[in-house]
Amino acid sequence: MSTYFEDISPIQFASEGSPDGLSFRVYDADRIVLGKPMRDHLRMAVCMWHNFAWGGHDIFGDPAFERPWLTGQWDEASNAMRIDAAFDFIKRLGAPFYTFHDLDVMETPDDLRDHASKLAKAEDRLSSRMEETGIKLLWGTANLFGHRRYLAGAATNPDPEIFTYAAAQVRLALETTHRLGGENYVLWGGREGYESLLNTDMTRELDQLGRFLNLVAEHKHKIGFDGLLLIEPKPQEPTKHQYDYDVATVAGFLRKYGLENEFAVNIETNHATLAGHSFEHEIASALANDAFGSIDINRGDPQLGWDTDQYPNNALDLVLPMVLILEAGGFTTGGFNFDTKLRRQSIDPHDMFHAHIGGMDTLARALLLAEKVIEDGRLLEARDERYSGWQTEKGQEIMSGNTSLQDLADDAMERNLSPSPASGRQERLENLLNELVQ
Ligand code: XUL
Ligand code: CO
Repeated sequence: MSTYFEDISPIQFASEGSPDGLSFRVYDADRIVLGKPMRDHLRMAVCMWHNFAWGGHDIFGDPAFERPWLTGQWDEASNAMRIDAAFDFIKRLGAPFYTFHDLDVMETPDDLRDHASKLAKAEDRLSSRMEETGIKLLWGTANLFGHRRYLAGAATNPDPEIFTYAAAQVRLALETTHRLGGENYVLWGGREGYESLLNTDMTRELDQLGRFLNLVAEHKHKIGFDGLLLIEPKPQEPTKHQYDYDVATVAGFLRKYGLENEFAVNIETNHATLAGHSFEHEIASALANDAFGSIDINRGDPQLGWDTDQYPNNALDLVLPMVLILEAGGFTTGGFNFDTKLRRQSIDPHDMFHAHIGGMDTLARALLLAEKVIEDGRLLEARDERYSGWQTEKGQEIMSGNTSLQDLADDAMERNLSPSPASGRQERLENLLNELVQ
């Protein structure tokens, strides 16, 4: 096992806190909230890429973090060190899950066959560490955006050979995820989009993406993977126009290609806001399309127009999202994945703990506030009350599909209908929410 984090004791719950800040003040894994432990509501995961495979470089600067497993080649020794350090970290933190891309956990491959054998070696190590620590896999994915072969996309590439290479990579990553007991498999269309219509045939590219995802779904059934396949929407970055813009766009795309029963979505807070939506809008949109799957809980920065991947630190922003998730019955195979990265100056091993402790406490606080909102009931009753007309016989008849436009028009004429509008009472409800989250 790794010694990198050895001066950090396992993080405990201590409501009064601890002088070094290395304890949870709110997240108490076994505490029962609305009938089940916090751990099972939140299903939190640590990601391998930002924490263990990213050295803290940005477009202007070199790696900043000096992790021993990142200083040289990505060879057998450094890869083993990376995996061991990650499991040591997650175990000390006390998160139940992790997530990875194939290339986060393996040595740099020379070619496709080498990719297969190095991934298999990585799988053995992941599997042993999972068994020793009890940490489970929330989801796996393939990195189809980093290598220069994917400059013009993977499934949407103009070259079918690159499509084929991507198919091989996804097959390997999906089967690895399956063997490791992963609960979901994610496809984020990193470079499935375009820069200019001068060189892009959008209709063809969307057909290619539809075909690719059908192949993935077929293979999922063939190997008996019973987790969810998840698409992660994002509006732009790295490409100017990403095809999986937001949840509604993905839902329409899935229907066009007959995939609406095969895929759900992995919603990322930061991607929602980049698309000009609130986070809760994207959750509501997924629920409305029967496509809610999992969440990447990293936030953006309102002053910066890109994906800053910050740890959540404001529970109030997360109360309404949490209420929507709880009302819908909570996660099934999904969870809250910290697809989050440290700020570049946070170079101490402790910083990664502080970051996750803050994020986990923020989610726990949001969960407790959502419990209050649900138990109080007034907010949800007020919302339902707005629609009470639809519970009447007349309302139900309209929705049953047994009335025509003419029936409705005749009825309206006969009664010379003159309905009055009702107040939406938004400010009253905002005050009520504020009162509840005091
Ligand atoms: C990129 C992003 C990815 C996906 C997995 O913005 O969110 O890390 O979550 O490929
Ligand atoms: Co993400």
